[in-house]
Amino acid sequence: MRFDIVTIFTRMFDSPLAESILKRAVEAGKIEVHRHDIRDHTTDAHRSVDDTPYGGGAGMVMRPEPLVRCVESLPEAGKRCRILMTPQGETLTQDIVRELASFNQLVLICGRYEGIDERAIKLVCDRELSIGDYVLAGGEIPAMVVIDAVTRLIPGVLGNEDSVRSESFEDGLLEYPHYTRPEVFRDEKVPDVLLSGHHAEIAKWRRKEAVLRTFKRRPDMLKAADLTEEERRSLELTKPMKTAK
Ligand code: 9D3
Repeated sequence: MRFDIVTIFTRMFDSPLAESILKRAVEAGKIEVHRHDIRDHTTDAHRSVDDTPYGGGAGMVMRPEPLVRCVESLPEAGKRCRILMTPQGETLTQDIVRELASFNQLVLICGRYEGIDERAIKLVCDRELSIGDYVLAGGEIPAMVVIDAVTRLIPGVLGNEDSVRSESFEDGLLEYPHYTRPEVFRDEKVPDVLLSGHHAEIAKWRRKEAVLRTFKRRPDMLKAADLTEEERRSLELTKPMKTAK
């Protein structure tokens, strides 16, 4: 996978790419990350990338020329998707991440300021993505989120392909609780079943905990989750009773 990041803050990506999984993915040649400074594509003495909004109002708008020149200067490396990171975009989900992982090249355009000239978006963006309903300072951290989420789906990046398949969101459930040594920590003991060595019992317990935890914390996820009839019935009993009016 080739990532091209289009931004005015290229250095924001230094440390995320220099640690852990992303660093190893770069070293192993699983991903290439190229950063492009929009300011390098300005033609005026002040290297300005923003201007005041037509129609008035607060804040500044990203000018179309440098951005479009920057994106159009990029080489095409196979099946490509050019994505604008913006609060106006569709909210990123694991389904979208899987879809993005099927491209050869992702161009991640990081917005700044109040917004970007609409004509530039129309010319050089295939898709607009947000990472959720909260306000950030710009699209750089969202672009890192996309790189992180997509990279770990690339075969050979995690080393253990099972962990990609069995994890949260893939089967529509949150994960069961995890424990490691010591057996007793601040008076709290590890659940006995996990020390029992009975693998079938352990799997049953983990499944029950995952279902219950999803029910309590993320009831919205249950509609799509892979639950047995028996599991659905047992949750029915956990719900508060309906009372007559
Ligand atoms: C007052 C209107 N604001 C829109 C909600 C203006 C505005 C705020 C923050 C415009 C841009 C930004 C910077 N954020 C992003 O560029 C961004 C973002 C985000 O703030 N939250 C979640 N996902 C994303 S992707 C890009």
